[in-house]
Amino acid sequence: MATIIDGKKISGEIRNEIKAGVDELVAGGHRPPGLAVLLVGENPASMAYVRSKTRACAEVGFHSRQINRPASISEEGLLRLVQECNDDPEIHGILVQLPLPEHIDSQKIIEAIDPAKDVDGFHPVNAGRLMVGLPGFVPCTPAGIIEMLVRTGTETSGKHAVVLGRSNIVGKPIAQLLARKGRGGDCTVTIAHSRTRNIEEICQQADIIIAAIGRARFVKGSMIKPGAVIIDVGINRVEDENSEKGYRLVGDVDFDEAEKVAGAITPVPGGVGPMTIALLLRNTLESARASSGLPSSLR
Ligand code: BQF
Repeated sequence: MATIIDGKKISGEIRNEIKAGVDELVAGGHRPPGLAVLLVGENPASMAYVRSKTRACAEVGFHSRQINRPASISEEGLLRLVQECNDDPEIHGILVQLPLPEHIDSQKIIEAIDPAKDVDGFHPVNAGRLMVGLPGFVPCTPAGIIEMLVRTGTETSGKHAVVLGRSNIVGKPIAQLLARKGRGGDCTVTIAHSRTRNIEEICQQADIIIAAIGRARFVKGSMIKPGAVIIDVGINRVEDENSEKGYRLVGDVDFDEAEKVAGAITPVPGGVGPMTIALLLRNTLESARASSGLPSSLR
């Protein structure tokens, strides 16, 4: 049976480190880290994510500002809000909750964020920095996955990592991080996706699988090499009469099958999700340190 990787516990440790970082910053006479969260419309999942992010900020002593606007806001209106946050010295991180309504060009909004405040790491400047190996903000979910691998002592060097999914938010950046030199990296990386042929066989060759394809229970036990490490990024709603809400959340991995074969596996919920939030806080703390002229506290 696989070891269950407890993302909630690891993220709690990171949050404690962040609290200490805030104390140090404030003791030095600096402003606490400030995060602005922009929410457009009333998508229930987005509302829940935004709530949990602002709550997490309060818990570690950050200043946070939630800016809610109706789905009818214009692109220019949203661009102005982003600009106000860029100009605000109390704000070190700007997060625009995705997805945005159809009539707004998300890429245009992302590119309006000052790259120095882009704590989601979605601005092309930060994506480019990751690509060429320069320091910059790394998207929170991929950064959280690497942190999870490092803190569980999972060897990555020389291992074959198969990334399922090629999004800008998870697939592409996690592939870059796993392939880069150094701790939590040095993997041989395969990116597989909806058009990949023989995806089962490719998964069977993986020492590490990162499942981020957005299909409920896609990764079956038969696709997993015995002892492999399985990181499940999926959050899918499936019907469940036994639950109060009528649904429950499952990952992109068939957990019940996978845990019989894998060496280690992340659960959903309580796996990658909490790590995403912890790394958002860490990116925001790093941004605040940089704006105070302090060096990065990352190894
Ligand atoms: C957990 C997200 C898809 C699309 C947009 C903890 C989160 C999720 C799960 C969370 C996510 C996913 C976020 C758990 C933020 C991660 O206990 O398993 C936290 O809040 N996330 C988001 O902001 O936008 C998304 C997934």
